[in-house]
Amino acid sequence: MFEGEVGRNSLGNIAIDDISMAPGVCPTAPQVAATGPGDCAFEDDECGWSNPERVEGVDELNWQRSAAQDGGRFPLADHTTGTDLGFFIQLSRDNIQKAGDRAFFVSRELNGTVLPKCLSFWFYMYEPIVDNTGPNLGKLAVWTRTIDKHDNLVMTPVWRLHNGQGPTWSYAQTEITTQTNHQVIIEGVWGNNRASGFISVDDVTIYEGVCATIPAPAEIVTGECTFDRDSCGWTNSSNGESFDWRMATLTKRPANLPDKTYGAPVGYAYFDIFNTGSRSDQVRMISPVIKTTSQEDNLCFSFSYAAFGAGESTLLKIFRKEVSKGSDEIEALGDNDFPIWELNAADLETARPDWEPAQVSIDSRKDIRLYIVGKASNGGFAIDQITLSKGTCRIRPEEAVPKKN
Ligand SMILES: [Ca+2]
Ligand SMILES: [Ca+2]
Ligand SMILES: [Ca+2]
Repeated sequence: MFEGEVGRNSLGNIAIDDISMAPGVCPTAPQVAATGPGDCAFEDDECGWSNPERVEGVDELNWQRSAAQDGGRFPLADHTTGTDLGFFIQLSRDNIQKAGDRAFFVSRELNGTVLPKCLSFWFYMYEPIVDNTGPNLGKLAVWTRTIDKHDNLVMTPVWRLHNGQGPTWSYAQTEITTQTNHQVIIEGVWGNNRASGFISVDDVTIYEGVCATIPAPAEIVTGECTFDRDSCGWTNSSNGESFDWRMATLTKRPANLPDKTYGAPVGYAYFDIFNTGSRSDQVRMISPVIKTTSQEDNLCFSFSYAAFGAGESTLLKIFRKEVSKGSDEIEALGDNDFPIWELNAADLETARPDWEPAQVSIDSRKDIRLYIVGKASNGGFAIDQITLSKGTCRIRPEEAVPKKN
């Protein structure tokens, strides 16, 4: 139903024409007609979405509202209008400092609701040049940001996609239901191919309704982690007071090892234990609860590792432990827990550490946690790129098959 109302002076005219309905969602247009915050076609402005500035300390770059005709080579047209005159936002290519630099784009505060909400948008992730080290455009991700009852900011990932997806606008959606007031954050991260790549977003829409994640690879998988700035729910739980798993920093990282994900200076977890003499200290990193799914009996747990230091007595082990129903407690490993994967750095080249692939099948018929346990007296291991995919896989490297006791 359209409703027209005559104003105080009756000299104007109101007319409508060309009504059409098409499947799918679209942001309210023109922007001034929108009734709720969040929707944006970027044709007039950013609709209240904003860039944190560098001094706020959360990001290094900005999202820029641009038109295809502004000079960037791609995309050739904006999504809303299909012309080079329309506007979208793109991950800044100015002042690029290093791989792993990111930009947040933050919505106005949105009201919490018990009704499910769906966020949809169109994205353009194009990586024209891929060299023999493989795709490395970067990442596009969506987070919700809330404040918990202790006044802490809580960031929850809801959607993420890595690397080039072809020179076209693609459709994305994800559920963003939170019962408290929240902001939505669109995050762009440049990878190593930042100089030649393009990451853009257009036609953001938020509406009531249930929706599955599109495209499917953008779904968040509990336990997966690229260790960009946080450890994705993996927690350090080392007994030793002096040693633990930590995130690499510019001033403290092993052997100047770059990150596996983007070739960035930081962005992985590691432990190092040096000069403890004959004492061999242990560190543990424990996953969030990985819930069983009815469809799959097994998951393939894969990651990258790098070993460094003097190899003797430097060990990395993976344990799988079932979680008691309804318990949030992290249980300690006992004498009856045996590793499903173990590697001794004595067998590896550790003088010049480099990333190596690793994987192992995991029985996922119960809710479980994974424990990554390190041990060393004069060395350590770094970890990055944890993924969990459906099905079984052969153990890698072959030397990691646990020795039977
Ligand atoms: Ca920024
Ligand atoms: Ca647009
Ligand atoms: Ca990483």
